[in-house]
Amino acid sequence: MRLAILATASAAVLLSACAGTTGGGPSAEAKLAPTRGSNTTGTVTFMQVGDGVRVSASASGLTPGAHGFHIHEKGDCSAPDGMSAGGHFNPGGHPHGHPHMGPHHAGDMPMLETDSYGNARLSADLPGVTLEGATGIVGKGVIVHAAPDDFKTQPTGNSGARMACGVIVKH
Ligand SMILES: [Cu+2]
Repeated sequence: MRLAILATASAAVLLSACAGTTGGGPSAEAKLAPTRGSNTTGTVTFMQVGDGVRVSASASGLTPGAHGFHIHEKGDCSAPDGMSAGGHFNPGGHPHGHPHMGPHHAGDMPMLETDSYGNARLSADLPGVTLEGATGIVGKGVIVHAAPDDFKTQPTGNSGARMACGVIVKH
């Protein structure tokens, strides 16, 4: 509970810092739109911080619980089921895993965890990605999944169907 409160507070600080500062680091954003049959929407902001990227996300319309959350290799949300976004963004050819523990795809992110109403907020640092360049995420996709990410099953984390999709565009 204490961790959840801290995470929410830091997300709020980050969001207000992003909105209120014109001189901050380069940033990019993805608007999450629901796939067919889904009600999930949200906004995901990425800001270059040092060698990595800080992600701040808010989403709603989810089933209560944890949901796999990844950067996918294609910024293409045209398929009704979101499959047009391809697999996880993985320029280094690594196995799927948790972004803060051992080998992982560049596009692996911590899960979105909701409150009892299905609203989620996340703020996390993502090692190994940048906004642009060889490890750049601008132009890639963001996917919210129906199920939790087990951070083990290859190459998907067994996260299930795609509930929302967005394309990362530079601010
Ligand atoms: Cu995914």
